Amino acid sequence: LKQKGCVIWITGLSGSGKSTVACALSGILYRRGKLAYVLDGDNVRHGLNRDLGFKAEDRAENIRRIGEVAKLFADAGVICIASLISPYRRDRDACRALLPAGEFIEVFMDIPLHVCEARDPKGLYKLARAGKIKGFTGIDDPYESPLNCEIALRHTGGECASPCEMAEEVISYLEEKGFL
Ligand code: GGZ
Repeated sequence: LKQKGCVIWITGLSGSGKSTVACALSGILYRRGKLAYVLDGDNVRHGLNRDLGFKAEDRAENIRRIGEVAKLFADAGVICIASLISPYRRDRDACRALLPAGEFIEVFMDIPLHVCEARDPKGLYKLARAGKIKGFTGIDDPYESPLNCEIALRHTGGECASPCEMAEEVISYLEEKGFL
C-alpha cells in the first residue's frame, strides 16, 4: 500500500461547517484516488453511538469510540476524517495520544458563535435559546478551543472562506507533511 493513513480531526461548534468541510475534503481525496472515510459525529450517533446523549460523560465516550475507530482506519492506511464537536480538550488529546506523532491532525473550525447561530441550519440554536434543548454547546454547555491545533480554519472579517477553500487548506497541509 502506497498510502499513509492519518486522522484529520475536525472540531468546532454546531453549524461551524465541520461536516461540509469533511465532505468537500473527502471529495477532493476521492478524485485524487485516495482512500478516505468520514466519521461524522451526528451520523455515528445513529448507529455505533446511539446509546449516547450529550452529557459530558456521553460526549467523552462518543469521542473516545470515534477516536478508536479513526485509529483503526488510519492503521489500515485510510485518511480518516472525524468531524464532531468534541468540545473538551482532554477528550481530543486522548484521541491524539492513540496515534503516532504527526498522524493526528487537529483542524479547528474557528467560526464565532454568532456566525454559527445565524446559520442555524437545523434550528437547534433557536431551540437551545428557548430552553427547549438543554446543554447545547456554545449556549449552555462549554466549548474549549484548541490551544495547539495543526490547522485553524478562520473566519476573517466579514466573510468565511468557502468550504472548498477550507478543504484545500487541509490538502496543502497533507501535501506538505507527505500524506499526499
Ligand atoms: C451540541 C447537539 C446537541 C447538544 C443535538 N449540543 O450541528 P449538528 O447538530 O448537526 O451536529 C450536532 C450533533 C453533535 O454531535 P457530536 O457527536 O458532534 O457532539 S460531541 O462531539 O460533543 O459528542 C448537533 C446535534 O448533534 N446536537 N443536541 N446538546 N450538539
